[in-house]
Amino acid sequence: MRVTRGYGMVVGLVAAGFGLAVSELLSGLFHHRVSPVTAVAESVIALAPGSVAEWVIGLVGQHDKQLVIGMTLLGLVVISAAVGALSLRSVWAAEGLFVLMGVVLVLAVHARLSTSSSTYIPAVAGVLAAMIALTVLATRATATATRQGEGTTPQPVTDAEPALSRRGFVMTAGVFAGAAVVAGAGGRLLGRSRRAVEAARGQLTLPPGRGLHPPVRGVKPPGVEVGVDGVAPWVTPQRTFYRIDTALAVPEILPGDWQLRVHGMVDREVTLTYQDLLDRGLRDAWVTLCCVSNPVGGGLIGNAHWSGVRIADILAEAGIHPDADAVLSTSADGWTAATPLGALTDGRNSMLAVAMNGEPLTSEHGFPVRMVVPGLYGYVSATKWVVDLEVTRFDDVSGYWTERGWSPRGPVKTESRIDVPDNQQRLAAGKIAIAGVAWAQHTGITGVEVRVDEGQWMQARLAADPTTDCWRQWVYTWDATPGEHQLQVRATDESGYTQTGEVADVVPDGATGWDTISVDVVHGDT
Ligand SMILES: Nc1nc2c(c(=O)[nH]1)N[C@H]1C(S)=C(S)[C@@H](COP(=O)(O)O)O[C@H]1N2
Ligand SMILES: [Mo]
Repeated sequence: MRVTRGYGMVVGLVAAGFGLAVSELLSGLFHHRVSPVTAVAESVIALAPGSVAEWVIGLVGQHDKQLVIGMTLLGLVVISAAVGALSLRSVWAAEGLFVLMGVVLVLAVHARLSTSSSTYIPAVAGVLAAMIALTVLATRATATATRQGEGTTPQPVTDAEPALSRRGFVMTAGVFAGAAVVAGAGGRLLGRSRRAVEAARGQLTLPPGRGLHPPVRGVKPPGVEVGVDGVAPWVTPQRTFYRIDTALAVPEILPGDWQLRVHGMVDREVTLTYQDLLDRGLRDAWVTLCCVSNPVGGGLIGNAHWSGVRIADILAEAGIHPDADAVLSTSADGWTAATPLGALTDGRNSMLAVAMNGEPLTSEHGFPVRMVVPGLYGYVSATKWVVDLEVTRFDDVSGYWTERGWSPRGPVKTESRIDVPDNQQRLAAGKIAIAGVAWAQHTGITGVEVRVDEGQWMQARLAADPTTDCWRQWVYTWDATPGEHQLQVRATDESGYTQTGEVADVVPDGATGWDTISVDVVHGDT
């Protein structure tokens, strides 16, 4: 029995190590901020009670993160050795435990990484790799142990076979272990530029802002929320802020290496460093950013507190030629947007932003510097990892998405969304809050109306609106009667325009139509 358990532990350790290495490789390849195992460690730290965390930091100082990562790995070793031992009795049970570990990894990644198309790939692929390795190795080990007469159904033993199959097992395990070392090392190598950027980001201290609104950076103004559970929070945290870009791996730029070149139809070229931006003093603004690809009722919208330098000031230093009407911005990875010059110079808070919600931008949202322009969709204005501004004419240039059929100028359309109740929700008859958000950036929302079953439009109550550049929460209290009901919303903006009910697709310049849901109201409790 001892030999069997020994084999089993090797099976578990090699399989887990192989899976771990595959996940590290993919995290490195996608330039993720952390790998799944590190995400687990970070989750442990985040979930640990403050007193425990303080005690640990008291013991090991600033090495607390390394300590927790070490403990996580140790836990992984112990668990996978046990899973391996189990695999020789029941591969299915062992695989089941690996799946469970995979669930933990995915949850940790979900909690710690911002979502993109590749967020879960390292965790999922790592677990699949570990499961495949486990099956292959467990089969070999069982065969070996069986031939040695230790299995449940002993086979006739010949002299040659045990040594042969043992060698086969050792070689297979060796191949997986070797692949793990190569993949793991590769992952660390690929991830090193991201680690350097994260370290640099962690060391930045931003100067205090001017014209803060409200005075404390990142603290939301009073009265902006209607206080209904389920409505998108007025301030969108970085991690859950939607992300749209063409970058498979986020560009990694150290602040010290960043430069912005301003050229084209200007009197004099200007080149700025990151420090030049900070030295100018940062201006702060709340701006709601949204994507032209957001369908009616969709989530490709978020509101944040941005700190940066006004683009108008930089352009004024360069001196704009009077016949220019566009600025072509280019990112470090070659993506471009052509922005109407007017939106950058008409006094609105169009910025080269260095911070989001009071912290240096995350790499996913454009570190070290991105553009933010209130009132325009992201594809014509919100260039992340921006490194070049060319003052030019719409006649001469077009941006990445405009070349692909989207409209050149991209002003945001006035829209509204129902956040609660959920579509198809079952509700108890009586008073029910219908609530959500509405936006008309840089114009401002003046009214939101709700109607039930295509009846009269009824005015919703609006939350406070510290600036026209942000979305605005609304709530309508409905006295729900039993039955199936259809709920719709429409917004009116400061220009007097009321959102059209005509349905249009997102291409080429943004969706239109009223967000519409249906609910099932029943007597008594749901
Ligand atoms: N470099 C770069 N910047 C970009 C994009 C991109 O693909 N590459 N996408 C744009 C689009 S379409 C949108 S909607 C916003 C989204 O910004 P976010 O990912 O920070 O939410 O970024 C804009 N900036
Ligand atoms: Mo977008």
